[in-house]
Amino acid sequence: MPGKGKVKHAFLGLGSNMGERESYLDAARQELTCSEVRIIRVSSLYETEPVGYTDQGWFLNQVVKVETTLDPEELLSFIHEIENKLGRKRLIRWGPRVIDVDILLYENLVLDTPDLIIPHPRMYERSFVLIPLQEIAPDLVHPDGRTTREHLEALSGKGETEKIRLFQG
Ligand code: X6L
Ligand code: MG
Ligand code: MG
Repeated sequence: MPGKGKVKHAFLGLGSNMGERESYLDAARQELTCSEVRIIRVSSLYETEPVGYTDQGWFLNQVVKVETTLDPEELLSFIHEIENKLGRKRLIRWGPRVIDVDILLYENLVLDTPDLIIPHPRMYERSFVLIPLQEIAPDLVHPDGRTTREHLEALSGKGETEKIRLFQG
């Protein structure tokens, strides 16, 4: 398992910057795991400077690779259920949250609908995504034909990356 239907691969970005951040990431991974989703790679945890809205605490971010029989829309609905179950409240745009789970990549798919954009918009501008992704999938070829490593090199070249460090419990 996932046992029925064709198995697809996706990469998810996890983030938390409220309360027991590590526990929220643990809980999110636990909730993701079900008959239709299996986590097959996990990055280290990274402590990362907030971007977008900067007047908030540092995040813990992580990237996981999953096998799933859910299609992208089903996976997104499942993720929203998990975020709600873990107590996410949407107050300030880009503000603090107990848990955020984003679909970064799904197979080699490019999708742009009102509800879901894949690859995740702005992921190529965020070292809090590309550094953990590089840890577990440096040679992964993205829909634009570039590898994770090439994307990270391009971002580093711009010299505008947020602060990030490995998290040690
Ligand atoms: C200009 C305009 C520059 C918007 C940046 C960047 C907006 C990122 C939103 C932006 C802009 C975001 C996390 C975070 C958020 C996270 C860290 C977002 C959504 N999520 N910072 N900020 N980790 N370190 O997971 O990603 S809010
Ligand atoms: Mg999100
Ligand atoms: Mg996010």
